[in-house]
Amino acid sequence: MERTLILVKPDGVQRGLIGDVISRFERRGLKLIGMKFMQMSSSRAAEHYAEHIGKPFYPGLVAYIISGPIVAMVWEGNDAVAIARNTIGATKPAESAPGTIRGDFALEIGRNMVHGSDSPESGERETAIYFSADELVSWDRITDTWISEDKWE
Ligand code: DAT
Ligand code: MG
Repeated sequence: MERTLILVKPDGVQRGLIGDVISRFERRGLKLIGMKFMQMSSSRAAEHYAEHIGKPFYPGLVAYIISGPIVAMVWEGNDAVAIARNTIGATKPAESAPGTIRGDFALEIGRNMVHGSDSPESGERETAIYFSADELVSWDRITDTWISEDKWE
């Protein structure tokens, strides 16, 4: 089953929008399998954003992501990565469609509220940055058969 690592970034926590973010993924049908409230260290930020090291926006990105607490979550489902990216919206809020998280809550790229993995491989890599295997919960949800055809026996 595909997994995606989602962060409610410090602006989302400070603005009291954790519940709105969680609610959107829940209502979409993805299944929560791990969650932590934490503050990111600069070394974890460097691991998470390794692909952006050296870019002009990198120092500001790290300063922002370590500036206050975040919520880290792992959500599971068929096509979880693409589904979550669609729910989050485009990286630049000026291009994010209304109805997406960034399209409804964000104005600027440097305060875009939420992170979501960009590929199934990133989903696995990023999950391992925040969670050990025993912190992820495999569980049967009472609504599974109404959300995924896979669950019909
Ligand atoms: P995404 O978060 O949509 O996966 P990304 O991986 O390209 O986007 O970049 C990670 C974060 O870095 C992004 O959410 C905001 C910031 N960022 C990206 N490009 C930027 C830019 N040109 N100027 C400022 N911040 C940028
Ligand atoms: Mg990215």
